[in-house]
Amino acid sequence: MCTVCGCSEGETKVHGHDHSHGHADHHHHHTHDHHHYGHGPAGVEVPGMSQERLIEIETDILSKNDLYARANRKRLAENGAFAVNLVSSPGSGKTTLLCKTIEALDSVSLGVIEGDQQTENDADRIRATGAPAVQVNTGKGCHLDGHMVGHAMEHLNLPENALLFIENVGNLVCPAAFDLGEDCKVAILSVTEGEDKPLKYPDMFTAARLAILNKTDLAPHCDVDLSLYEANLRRVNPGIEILHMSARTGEGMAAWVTWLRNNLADKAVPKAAQ
Ligand SMILES: Nc1nc2c(ncn2[C@@H]2O[C@H](COP(=O)(O)OP(=O)(O)O)[C@@H](O)[C@H]2O)c(=O)[nH]1
Ligand SMILES: [Mg+2]
Repeated sequence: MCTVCGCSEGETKVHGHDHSHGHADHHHHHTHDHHHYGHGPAGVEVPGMSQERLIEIETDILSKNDLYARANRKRLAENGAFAVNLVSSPGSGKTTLLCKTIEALDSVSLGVIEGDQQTENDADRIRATGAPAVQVNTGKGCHLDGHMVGHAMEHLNLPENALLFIENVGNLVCPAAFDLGEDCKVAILSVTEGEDKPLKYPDMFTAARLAILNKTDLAPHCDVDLSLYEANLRRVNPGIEILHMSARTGEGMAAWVTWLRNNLADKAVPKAAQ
């Protein structure tokens, strides 16, 4: 997880494997030249750090994050909000899909928290639809955390019984580990990314309740097997819900909007008396 890239310590490290000779003996070998650094109890290796120390750091970071996430979740429940944490690799279509979703939802109250390392581009794209958006820039950070989202929620000041969309930093790894207080993670996977991505990044697809298979309009132009995408998603998460969508053609939009409306209805609280 994130202790590898040091993102929580204000330092970025490249997860570079040393493929030079001599290391292979220390690591589990499958076939040919395959080095796996994730077999220890911490699930990662960092030069100069013991597995115990790595677990200690991770536990410390995540337990602090969980306090913020818990406070966010409590506040969202009190306000009858349904919060979705959108996670994916960069460019899968999160912002495009969100803009189209906001149009399709018309009268529903909603707000958006946008996470990116730099720029306010995505918040600007959301605001152009008329919806309120708060941009969070993480700098070298590779994920949103509970503290950032709590702070952004204060600025967003959502009305009661609203949808909250949180667009996480484009990254299939670290955002999987961080609870933001959301009701669920929704993973967006576009058909151009390759059918094996759920198997390569299982943590993300295990953490997600729903997977959106986006850009289906491009499927005829790529050598892509949509049923293999689905099979691989279910291999890592047998209970995952799957929606085929195209932000471009509108395929799947009605089903997605129904899914959002039903979830919001389940969380809505009686409107406060005036
Ligand atoms: N063909 C096609 N392109 C899409 C679709 N959704 C998004 N895109 C394009 O994919 C690119 C990245 O989209 P963006 O929303 O910025 O992705 P994000 O990084 O996940 O927020 C843009 O050029 C979009 O126009 C889709 O359903 N079909
Ligand atoms: Mg975006």
